[in-house]
Amino acid sequence: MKLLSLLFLLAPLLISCEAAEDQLPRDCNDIYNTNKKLPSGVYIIYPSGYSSAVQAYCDMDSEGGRWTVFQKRMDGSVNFYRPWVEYKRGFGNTAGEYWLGLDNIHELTRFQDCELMVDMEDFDGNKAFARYSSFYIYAEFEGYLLHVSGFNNTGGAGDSLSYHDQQKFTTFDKDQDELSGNCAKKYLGAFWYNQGHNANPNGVYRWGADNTLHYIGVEWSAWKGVNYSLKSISMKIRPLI
Ligand SMILES: [Ca+2]
Repeated sequence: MKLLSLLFLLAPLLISCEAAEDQLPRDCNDIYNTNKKLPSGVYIIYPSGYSSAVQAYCDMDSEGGRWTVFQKRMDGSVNFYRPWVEYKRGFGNTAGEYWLGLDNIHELTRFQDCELMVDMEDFDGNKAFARYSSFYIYAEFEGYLLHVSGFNNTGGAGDSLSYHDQQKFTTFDKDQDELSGNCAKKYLGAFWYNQGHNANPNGVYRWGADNTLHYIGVEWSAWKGVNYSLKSISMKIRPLI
């Protein structure tokens, strides 16, 4: 009886916590829906409830906004050659270069259908983007396997990601790629490598074209080839509506 009484007393509290948790913004789309005039910038999101608070950059401008940015390079200030645990949890500076974390990306894409946009810019001021109508990744025990499909070339960047569809994530200390060696070590990044790559957004920031060493820069081959390291690139997701 005592236990029942206690539960009875706690019930309103438990219910109100549940209701409040429903109101926490899961992603930048939720933040946008609280106020459609909010600017692009850093916000706190909750990919999986109360204890999951994390900073993310919200792009409220590109192609209708609502985007949660999970990867961003822009000035070479952050080292992206990092081990598994860092890619799992996330790293960097949310206002600048950062990686949101594979667990967070999985949480953001597991319960809702998301699209992906990849924005990029070269050192001559040219811009392009690629869009995909379907993007999600599996959990860690499934290697964070990538699903990406539905390429749309209105942004002119070309398709450098379909080659990476159905690949697991590889870092220099965890090899899950299709090559006999380790692609993260070979291309100095971390990605859903296949037998190689068409895109290496987490590669070495190299300030433009450089043919001295191959395939290691911040690259999107369909736009600028495999030896042009981009000035900026960002990968962002939003739920389909
Ligand atoms: Ca391998």
